[in-house]
Amino acid sequence: MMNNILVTGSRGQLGSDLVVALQRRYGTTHVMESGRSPRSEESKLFPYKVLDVTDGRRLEKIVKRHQIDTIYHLAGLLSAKGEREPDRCWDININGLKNVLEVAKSERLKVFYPSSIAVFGAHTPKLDTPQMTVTDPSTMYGITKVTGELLCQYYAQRFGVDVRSLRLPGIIGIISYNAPPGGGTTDFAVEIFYAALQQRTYTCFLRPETRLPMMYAADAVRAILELMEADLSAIKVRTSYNVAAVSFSVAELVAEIQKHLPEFACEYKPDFRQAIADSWVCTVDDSKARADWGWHHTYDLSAIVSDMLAKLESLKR
Ligand code: AKB
Repeated sequence: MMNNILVTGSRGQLGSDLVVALQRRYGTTHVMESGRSPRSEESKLFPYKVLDVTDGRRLEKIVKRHQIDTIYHLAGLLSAKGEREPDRCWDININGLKNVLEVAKSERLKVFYPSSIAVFGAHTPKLDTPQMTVTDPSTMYGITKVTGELLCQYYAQRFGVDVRSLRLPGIIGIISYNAPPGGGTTDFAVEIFYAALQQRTYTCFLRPETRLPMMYAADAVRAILELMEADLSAIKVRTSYNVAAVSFSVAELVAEIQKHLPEFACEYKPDFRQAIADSWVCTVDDSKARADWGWHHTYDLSAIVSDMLAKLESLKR
């Protein structure tokens, strides 16, 4: 079968890396990017559609006209932006997903949906957070992700939609030339690399001891591809799979960067994002993903830092 893929929100941080991986796997003409902004000059060579995911009619039209069979639904507002614009966060994250699931139901599409560690909250165990646990988020973003997970499970069980999902941790990767500012709470772990190389100093909006689950973008993209390619019978969780890689505090990340750049210094000025980070967990138990479809991570903290710095240095040349 020919894969014709639509990626929503393809210009976000994860989207840029995922699109490249999908293009390599399925061919550039089979991967259609989409987003709310008009196509950029650089991307004129690749299939692209302007699409606001809250417009279900346009989504359906694109799917039918281009014989799309799989959607990677990345469009959404992240945690920090979602706290500033909670109504818009609900609208895009929930109504957008509902539109995707509706068209998946009528056109028999396969769907990837990114959930997040933001589903966890004050009563969730902070260490080795189990697959099945309390999900009582304090952010609008987290609320949309819990609701989204349940919607996915509902469409899978009630209508047989093959929708698969991961609870992604913070993602560390290169910000592509056209990726918009993230609006996430874990953005510090990307910004810090750019600041370290350019100014040798960074002001972090979280306290040094803040510890969160994180993953290198290369691992995250591979997790998504492997989940989507796994045999249908292997997929036992229809809400969203816990997936883990590394967990470190901001201070540990700073220390790792200082091994390469000893003169780098970090200051701390916590803002409203501290409360968001504090409401999340530190480490996640992903044994279910490992058992069901063979998930494993490859990058630890030192490999992430070495690779990020090397890639950013090579981009400067
Ligand atoms: C965010 O910080 O909002 C996201 C997430 C953890 O889902 N990166």
